[in-house]
Amino acid sequence: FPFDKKTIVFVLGGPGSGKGTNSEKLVDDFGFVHLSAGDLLRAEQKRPVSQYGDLIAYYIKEGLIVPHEITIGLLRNAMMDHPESDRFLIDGFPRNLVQAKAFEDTVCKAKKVLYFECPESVLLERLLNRGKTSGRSDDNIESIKKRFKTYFNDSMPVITEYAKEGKVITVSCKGTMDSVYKNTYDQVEQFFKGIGQ
Ligand code: UP5
Ligand code: MG
Repeated sequence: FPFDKKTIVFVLGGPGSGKGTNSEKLVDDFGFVHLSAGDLLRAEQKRPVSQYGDLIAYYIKEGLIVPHEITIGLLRNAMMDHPESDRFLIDGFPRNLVQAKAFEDTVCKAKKVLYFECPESVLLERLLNRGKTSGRSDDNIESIKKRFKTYFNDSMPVITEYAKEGKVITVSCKGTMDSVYKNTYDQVEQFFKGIGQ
């Protein structure tokens, strides 16, 4: 399975910045396969036979980053489930520089990073709102504060690093869902035109 022939786009941004919402729409418009690292971890956690269930539950509630061997294993398996696809959105990963290097060394390099830029106040409001119905163990104020801390300390440096490589496409997450997606769509379309696809 030659990963290096694939167009991999990392989708990054703070907790609640709209990574999942916009990725789903990009699937319909550009034929990406959307893999959310968080969704894969939550699914693994629920598998009765998983040896990692308790560990994943703890890390997620505490807003900590699950050891990357686990997450990369899940992502790699999920990618291999779609051998026909040339385009992958890897949502919510990598969350620190070590993960980024490990993925690039063992799977492949990302072509671009789609970054949803969003002030903390907006993130907080959206997450608390979603928490009323999401059932997610980390959509409560204690866990949200921990997720923000991890994001600023560990995940922001990943975006800074890819920006130095000229790979980052920044989209403001302010505005309606439609206007944010329109901006996202236009930038992704530009990218594919630029590489002749
Ligand atoms: N919403 C979206 N866009 C809106 C708009 N324009 N206007 C108004 N509302 C808008 O959106 C969040 C909410 O905002 C939704 O209710 C949406 O309707 C609304 P969503 O698209 O879900 O945002 P997203 O960025 O996907 O938020 P999410 O909570 O999924 O981000 P996180 O990064 O916190 O969560 P993730 O699932 O990626 O990770 C969870 C945990 O898993 C991590 O904290 C960590 O513990 C663990 N993890 C790892 O350890 N390693 C990994 O590699 C990945 C995760
Ligand atoms: Mg998400």
